[in-house]
Order: sequence, then structure tokens, then C-alpha cells
Amino acid sequence: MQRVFSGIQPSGIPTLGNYLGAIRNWVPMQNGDNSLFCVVDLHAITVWQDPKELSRQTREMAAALIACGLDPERCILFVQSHVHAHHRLAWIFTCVARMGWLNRMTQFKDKAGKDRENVSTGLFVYPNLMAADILAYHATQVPVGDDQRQHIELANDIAQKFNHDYGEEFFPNITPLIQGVAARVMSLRDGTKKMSKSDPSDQSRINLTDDADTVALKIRRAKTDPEPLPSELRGLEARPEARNLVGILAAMTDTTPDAVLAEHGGKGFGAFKETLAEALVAKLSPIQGEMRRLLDDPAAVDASLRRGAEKAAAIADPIVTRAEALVGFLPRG
Ligand code: AQP
Repeated sequence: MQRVFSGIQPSGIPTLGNYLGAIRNWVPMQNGDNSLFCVVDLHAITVWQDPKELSRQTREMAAALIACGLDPERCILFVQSHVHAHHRLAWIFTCVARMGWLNRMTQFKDKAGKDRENVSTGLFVYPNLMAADILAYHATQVPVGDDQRQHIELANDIAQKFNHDYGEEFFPNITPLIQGVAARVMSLRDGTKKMSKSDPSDQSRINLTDDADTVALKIRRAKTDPEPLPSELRGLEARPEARNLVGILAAMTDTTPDAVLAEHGGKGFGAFKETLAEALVAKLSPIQGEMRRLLDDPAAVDASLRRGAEKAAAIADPIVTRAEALVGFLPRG
């Protein structure tokens, strides 16, 4: 039995990067109770979130996931803070992980920037919680964007050390599933930086809720260079912005960058950007319509998240209780 787990932070509106790097790949992996998808609000508060916004964003993220094709009847969709097994295992893992391992995490370095003294301790131990999210379900398959590869490696280090320290092959090895030409979608303003929902510049990303005019404007303004598009892939080397846009069009039209260049090579960016904007709008507008429909009835969204949390807890509680017993905690009786 291969169990799938993945999560997304309700730290803003999901971006095209989240969609292409993660969410879209989750849809075909739905397999009843062996597929768990989680809105990870505990992760989101590792950086400041306005409390009034957080609960709204959490519900909206759940609606976005359903609108993108996750079906709460065909997978377990829930909110991380609703299942206490995550906190319980995260603390144990915080005592298993070594400072040196966490010190190497590039996402922490990127997010903390130069002001390390003032970031939350939660941001530093974020990968321990992520390891707990996955391993509380004995999940082995984790579909994520390329930026999460290092965190999965760390989760495996934690699992192995736990198994070694407590003398039992209890936690399985995790495989990251990093798929497709758009496993790392880059910012529209800087082709060397990943597209992020919390980037201060809204122009740097396509939000799944952007309307047609906004998408067209953002794509028109997306940074490019003065050269025409090349006819072959190697012509995109050292042209990160062009490579990013070609990759996005390939992903949106279910083709390859080679095929995109075969069609658009030799042309300028004007017509190419129009085609790209049209492809984006065609994909995003049905998702937006479905999101609006779902959010008209927030109680129904909350009810399906509650059912999801109950199903998730039924899987995770016995696993985490066993981990606690291995550590030597006195059973609650
Ligand atoms: N630019 C991206 N390209 C491909 N995949 C991406 N993911 C995120 N950005 C890109 C993937 O989306 C999933 C959910 O990510 P997350 O919300 O848990 O955290 P993140 O990776 O930190 O995403 P953001 O958008 O950059 O959020 P903020 O701004 O809040 O930090 C993951 O599988 C991730 O790989």
C-alpha cells in the first residue's frame, strides 16, 4: 500500500506555481483513504499571518483545491491544526532532528534573509513539522514542487534516526514525486527566483483568482529579453525568464518546451505572450467559477473539512500513539 500525502500553506492565494508544481499533480493521485491533502495552517504561522485573514484564507485554499479537482469523497482533504497528531509527532521529531541538519535548509536561509535574530523559531523547525505531517500517516509518496526536495531528504534523515534510536523500523522511507516541466515556476519579474504567493510584488505571480485582464496584463509585463524565441531548447540557456514562460505554456497546454519552441521559435514575445495569456485564462476561469460556487456555501466547505479531519485522525492517532510508546511516554490508560 502506497499512501500519498501533500500540503499547501494558506499564506495567500494559490499561485500558478502551486498549481503546476503541486496541486495539478495531486488530482490523479486521489485514492480514497490512501491519499491525504492538507491545508497546512500550522506551517503558515511560521511567518506572521493576520488572524482575521488566516481562517478565511484557509477556507479559500480548501475551496481552491476542490475547484482544481480534489474531491473530498475520493481523498482525505483537511486542515492541519484540526488533527493533533501533527503537533504530537512534530515535537518528538524536533527532539530527534539535529541543529546541523536544519542549519543546512536553503528555504530557511531564503525566508529568514539577513535578519535571522528576528524570525520565528517555528520557521527554523518547519521541516520537523513537515516530516511529522507525512510520517504521522506512514505516507511514502509526496508530490511536491522542486523547492521541497531538501525538506523531504531531511524527513528521511529524521525517520532513520528515530528508527535507529528507538530500535524499530517504524517509519518508512519517503519518496518525493517531483513532476513535469513546471516543477519550479519562476517569478514573472525575476527568472532566478521562484514564484511565491507571499512575494511582496503581485506582478511577480499569477494568482489562481486573477481575472482575464489581470492575467493578460501580468503576462504582457512579464520580464523578457530583446532576442526572439529560439527554435531549440539549448537556445534558452542563460535566458531564465524566456525559459520560464516557455515552460509555463508547455505545462498549460500539456505539451513539451520543445514543441512550444517548434511553434514559436524565431518569433518575438508579443504574439507568444498573447497565446500564453489565452492558455492561462482558458484553464483558470472554470476553476474560478467553481471556487465562487463553493464559497457561496462556506458551511458546506467547513463540513467537508471536518469530515476529512476525522478520517485523517483515525489513521494518524494509532501511528503517533505507537511512536510515543516507542519513545517511552506513559500511556494515557
Ligand atoms: N514556484 C513554484 N513552482 C513549483 N511548485 C511550487 N510550489 C510552491 N511554489 C512553487 C509547491 O507548492 C506546494 C505548496 O507550497 P506551500 O504553500 O506549502 O509552500 P511554498 O513552497 O513556500 O509555496 P509559496 O507559494 O512560496 O508560499 P509562501 O510564499 O507562503 O512561502 C509545494 O509542493 C511546493 O513545492
